[in-house]
Amino acid sequence: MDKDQVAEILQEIGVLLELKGENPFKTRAYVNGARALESLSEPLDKMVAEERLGEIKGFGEALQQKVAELVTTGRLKYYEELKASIPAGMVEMLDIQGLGPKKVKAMHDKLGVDSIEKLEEACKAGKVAELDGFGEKTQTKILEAIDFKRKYASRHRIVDAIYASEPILEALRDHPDVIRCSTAGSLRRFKEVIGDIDFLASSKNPIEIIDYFTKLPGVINVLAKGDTKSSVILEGGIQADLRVVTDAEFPFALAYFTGSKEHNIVMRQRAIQRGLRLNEYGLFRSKEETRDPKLLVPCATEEEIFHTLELPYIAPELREDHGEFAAGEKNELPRLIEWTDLKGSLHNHSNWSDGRNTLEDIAAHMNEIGCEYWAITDHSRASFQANGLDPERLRKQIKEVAAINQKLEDEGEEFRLLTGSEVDVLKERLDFENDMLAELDVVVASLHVPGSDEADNTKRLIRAVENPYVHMIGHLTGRLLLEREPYKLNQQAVIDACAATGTWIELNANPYRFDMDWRLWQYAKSKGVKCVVNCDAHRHEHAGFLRLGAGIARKGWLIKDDVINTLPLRKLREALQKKRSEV
Ligand code: DGT
Ligand code: CA
Ligand code: CA
Ligand code: ZN
Repeated sequence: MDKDQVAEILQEIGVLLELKGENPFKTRAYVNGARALESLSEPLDKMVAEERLGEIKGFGEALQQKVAELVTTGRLKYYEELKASIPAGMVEMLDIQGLGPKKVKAMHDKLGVDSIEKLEEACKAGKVAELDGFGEKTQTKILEAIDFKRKYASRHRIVDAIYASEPILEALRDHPDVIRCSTAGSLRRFKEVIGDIDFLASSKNPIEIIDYFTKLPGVINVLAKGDTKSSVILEGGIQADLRVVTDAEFPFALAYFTGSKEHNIVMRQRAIQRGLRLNEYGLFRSKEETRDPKLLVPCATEEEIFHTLELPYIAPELREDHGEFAAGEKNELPRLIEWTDLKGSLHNHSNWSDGRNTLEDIAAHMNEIGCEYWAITDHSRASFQANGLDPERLRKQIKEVAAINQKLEDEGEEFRLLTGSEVDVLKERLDFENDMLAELDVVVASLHVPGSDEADNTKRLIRAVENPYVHMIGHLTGRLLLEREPYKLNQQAVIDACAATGTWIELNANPYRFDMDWRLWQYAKSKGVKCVVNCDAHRHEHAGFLRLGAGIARKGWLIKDDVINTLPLRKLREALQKKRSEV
């Protein structure tokens, strides 16, 4: 542990002691100790080894012993015990603007507040204003600060980050002094949830670009502004970083800031094995850390960096150290699916259940935007809150779809609606009998009311998988990103059952779901299980989810052939017949 890390821990100990109400002399000893370390000119580990910590101003026995323990073992028992003795919520409260240890302690002692949630309650009940030294104004400020923290410090679904980033990226592209620019980080890697947005630009005029960036319309707050980098808050509360580099550095910086960290570590290792050094500034002929331009191995693009390290280009979505290096060495990286490969969606709703649009409007719209087909899979009767269909209404809908398709045919259109159902997986059975399911083009089986028992949920889904009329399982775990945890399920067991029965698994492209998770598709694929990228559309605009779903499919290493709804209509119809023809 280096001196900055040690100083940080001493500082934190001081704060924790203050939260506990320890005597101020003890508290101050740690804070002063941290400061003394920061201005130390000698290497700390050398001083520890020579037992000379006592020479540092204000370092008594206790402090010397603790610093020595930290430097030599990287841990400190006293610190860990102290931390464990204080409610985590109290420490978290310190993050709220305007709250120091004294105020947090006072509210804890007098109001029993030990978390941000309780603090909010107490403020709303007007109890904080009544405390000595607080008052109405402070109380209001605390509430505002809580809102701020929630809004700004949280994580974001990728769709929100994409929307926030696009106008900024366009504005950067438009600037005459920007040579190249890109997003980087988790957004470029297409993670389902991201922390902050990273932008990268190359220019000869970084100060000007930074200034321009901080004044763009989507920017609501500037957190930091330097000569070559800046952090801001965008509308919607998402933090965004911009770094500006020279154009020669651009590909290296792009690779570095795209990450992931895990991927970068392996890349750096590969460089070292070849007598090179890779960092955010370049790839250098050197055995030590450097950024000396004379040693640079010039690379005009990321692709050239990969080639120099004897790898084919690795798509950003695959840069998670999830096998991309082994596959790359064997030249077996997948040729990833493109969203334009998708010909339609096989799980969607209409105004017959909880969707917005009529069958006719859906057909017209999806035809218009270039789909070849669109399945209507409204809810089944058990989903009564979603106005699920009973067999009688479903049979009526089948007739209406047939009429719409007839009309399309008469007009010489190739687009078709497909009939279907998102049939509920109930406790002992499916919501429809097989004779009903047999009348449908597409059957999606979904578990909407799971139990709390993993084995039971798994059994229910496997029973659905084993039904010869079920084509695919919808939104496998029921998760809603940043809102609802997945229900308990042995996903691997369900995947195995799908493999054994020729059942497909949906990749639900709704950005709250992206379910099944991208991390499991490599396994599913290895078992021969096919994917269906579905919009689960409830209105026209949701057709746009296809693009997002394709991004997650890419992240799951999927190629066109792995995804059923890349098939043209005739081939799709054959595929839909396959499982039921084997009964
Ligand atoms: P996020 O923002 O939490 O969703 O995830 P990222 O991956 O965008 O992470 P971020 O914004 O902290 O940093 C962007 C990239 O910069 C990251 O993917 C890899 C690179 N990077 C940042 N810090 C380090 C580091 O300490 N070591 C290495 N090797 N790479 C780093
Ligand atoms: Ca980031
Ligand atoms: Ca960042
Ligand atoms: Zn559903």
